[in-house]
Amino acid sequence: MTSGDEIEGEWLMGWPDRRRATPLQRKDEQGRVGYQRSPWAELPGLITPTDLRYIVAQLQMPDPVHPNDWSLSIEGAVERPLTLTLDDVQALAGRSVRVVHECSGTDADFFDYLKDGGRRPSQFDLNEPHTGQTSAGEFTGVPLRTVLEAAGLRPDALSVLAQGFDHGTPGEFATGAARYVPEDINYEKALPLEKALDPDTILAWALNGEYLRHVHGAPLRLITPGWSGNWSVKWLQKLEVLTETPSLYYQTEYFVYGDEHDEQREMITSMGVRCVILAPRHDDEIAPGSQVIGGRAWSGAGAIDRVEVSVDGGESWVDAHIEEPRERWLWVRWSHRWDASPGRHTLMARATDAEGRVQPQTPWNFLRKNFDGVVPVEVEVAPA
Ligand SMILES: Nc1nc2c(c(=O)[nH]1)N[C@H]1C(S)=C(S)[C@@H](COP(=O)(O)O)O[C@H]1N2
Ligand SMILES: [Mo]
Repeated sequence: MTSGDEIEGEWLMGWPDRRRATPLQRKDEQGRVGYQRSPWAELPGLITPTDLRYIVAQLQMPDPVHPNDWSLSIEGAVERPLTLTLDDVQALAGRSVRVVHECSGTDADFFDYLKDGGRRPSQFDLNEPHTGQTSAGEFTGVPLRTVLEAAGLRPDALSVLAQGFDHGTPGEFATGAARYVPEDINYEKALPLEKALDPDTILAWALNGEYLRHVHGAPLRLITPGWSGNWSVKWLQKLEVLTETPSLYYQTEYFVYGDEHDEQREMITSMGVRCVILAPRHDDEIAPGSQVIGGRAWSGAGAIDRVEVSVDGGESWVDAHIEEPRERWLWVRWSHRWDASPGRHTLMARATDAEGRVQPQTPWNFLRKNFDGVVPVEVEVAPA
C-alpha cells in the first residue's frame, strides 16, 4: 500500500488504518465529558474499548480524588467496622468479571414504537450509527462478599448501602415516577444481601486491563453483573450494612416500575433478555441469494442458550449459530445464513437465556426501563 492510500481515511500511530467508530459526547465548558453514548453496534468484538463506553452521571461529575487520599468505610450491622485504603482492598484475593453493563433507560423509545406502532426511534435509523448506553468490559476487583466477611456481617443484615462521593440535586433526569425530588444527596443504592453476597458482585478498581478512569467511578466502584447499570455505584466512599431495605431516591423513587401514583412500585433489578440484529440494518437494500443475518444477544440472568431468527415477520423461526464463548454475564455474537428471495422481508431475532427466559421479559412500563422487546428489521431484497 502506498502512503496516502488510506484504508478508510484514518491514520493511527503513523500508519493508514480504518475509520474508527466515534461515541456521542456531551462536554462542559472545560471540555470535560459528562455524558457519552457508545457506538457499540459499530464494534465487531465482545469488549467495548474504554474510550467508547457509555458514561452516565445522575447528579454531578465529582472532582477526582487521589487514590492516596481515598478510603472506604464499612460500617453499620457488622462486627468490626473497617476503613480500607486502596492498597488494603487490592491486597485481598481478587477476581475479574466480564459483563455487559447497560443503563436501564437505553432504547426506552422502542417501548413506544412497539406499543403504538409509531415512528421508528432515530438511533436505529440507518443514516445514524446506532449508539446506546450499553457497553461490555472486563472489570477487576475484589468480591464485595470478601470485604463484608472481613467486617463480619451481623445475622440481622438485610442490605448493603453503597454510597458514592458524588452529590447534588437530581436535575434533568428527575422526571417521571418520583413523588419528590430531594436536595443535595449522594448517589447511593442499598443492594439486597443476596446480590451483595454473590461472588460475581465485585468492588472494581480496574477496567479492560488498566486502572479505572475517573468518569467510570475511580478509585473504586461496585459492579453488579446482570442488574441494570444504576446498581453499579461509582466513586464509592462508604458501605453501610443495613437491617432493612431503605427508601432512597434512586432505589424506591426513580429506578422503579410504576408511576408516582402507584402503590405497588417495584425496584428495577435484573435486565431482561436482549437480542439485536446488527446486519443487515433496517431499510437496507440487499442482493438476492446467500446473505448473513447477524447480531448480538445478552441477558441479565444467565448465558445465552438459544437465538432464533425469522425472515417472515415472526411466522416461522429457525435457530441461529451462537459463537463461543458463552459467558454468563457477557454478550454473544450470533449469525444465520439466509437464502434471500427478491421482495420486502421483515427480519426478527429473539434469544433465550440459561434460565429459560425468552424475550420479552419486561412489559411496557411508565419510565420505559429495561427494554427487551423484539424489534423487526425490514429489508428490500433486489430482483434476481
Ligand atoms: N456514584 C454514582 N454511581 C452511579 C451513577 C451516578 O450518577 N453516581 N449512575 C448510575 C447509572 S444510572 C449508570 S447507567 C451507571 C453508568 O456507569 P458508567 O458511567 O461507568 O457507564 O452508573 C451508575 N452508578
Ligand atoms: Mo442508568
